[in-house]
Amino acid sequence: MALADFPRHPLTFGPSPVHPLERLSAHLGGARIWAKREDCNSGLAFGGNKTRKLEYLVPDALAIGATHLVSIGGIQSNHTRQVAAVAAKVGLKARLVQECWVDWPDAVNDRVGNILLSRIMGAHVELVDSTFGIGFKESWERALEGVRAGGGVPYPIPAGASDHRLGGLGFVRWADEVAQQEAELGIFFDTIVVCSVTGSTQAGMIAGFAGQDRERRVLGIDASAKIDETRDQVERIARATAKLVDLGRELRPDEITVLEGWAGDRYGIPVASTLDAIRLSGSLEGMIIDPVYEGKSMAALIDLVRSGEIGRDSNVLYAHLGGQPALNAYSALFRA
Ligand code: 5PA
Repeated sequence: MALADFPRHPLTFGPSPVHPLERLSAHLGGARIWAKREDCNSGLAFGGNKTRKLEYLVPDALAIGATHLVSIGGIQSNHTRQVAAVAAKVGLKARLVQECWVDWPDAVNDRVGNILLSRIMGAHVELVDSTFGIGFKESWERALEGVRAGGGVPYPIPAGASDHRLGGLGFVRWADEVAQQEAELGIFFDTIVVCSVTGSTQAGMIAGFAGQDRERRVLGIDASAKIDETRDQVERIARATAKLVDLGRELRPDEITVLEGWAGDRYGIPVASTLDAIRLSGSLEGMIIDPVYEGKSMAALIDLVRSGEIGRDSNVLYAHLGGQPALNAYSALFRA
């Protein structure tokens, strides 16, 4: 099936904005850097990359007569917040398992930002004491059982909507959208920089770009500090998604690149380069990025441009995937 044959429930405003980061480019003295803004792609609770993915899961949920979207993430998960918003918008209930993925001492971590927004939107939010891991869990089984026990029909959405047959489609579409915007702008982005954790964002991009005429690099930046797992996820989902949309060939190993070096030691804990990247984007561009994901991929972009790994003549597209609400749980880092 071609991408266009999969049902899609529109949740975004339309193509997400693409714009140059002129002052950041001048500051780094290298490549021409642009951003594509998934953080303002939708009117649903600040949007983000999951909102795009969910456009392809919602028709499936409605088709099976689901009453609840059930999903899982850390306490400050952006993904679960977007599931809550989408459930509200399409008239379903959301049941969210929020695990302690990050040992972060902020006193209001479980009260502000994403989790606050999910509560406002009427989601059933359950805090669970278990550590970082993107696999399947007992707490998850219990949540699904809980919905069934109440006479409901759960629609299970795994962490980041990634380990799901349809999870890569949203970013296959993103790749098509980039090509269209390039034609309108008269530009070609030879390098894409994208943050990877559960993997279907980058995987979808890879599968999408693989079907286009011109080659480009999609540089995934690991933010989970578990590089082997991230690579496995991205590769597996990219290959499955490529099959799903009838790419007609296997992906080559050189099409699947996930780089490590900017995640620090632990998922969810920013390091010096993350904070520098957040301050630089904010002070030069008024562009806000978060300490868990985008701050880490921006730190990578900055280093790769400075080192010449991304060349001076390159047009590089930074995929801004959202995530700013979590900043509220990290205020202590910015007091000075
Ligand atoms: C997330 C993920 P993938 O999980 O698709 O690789 O995307 C990584 C990513 N940027 C990048 C932002 C702002 C993200 O929120 N977030 C998860 C969440 O629970 O919020 C799935 C981990």
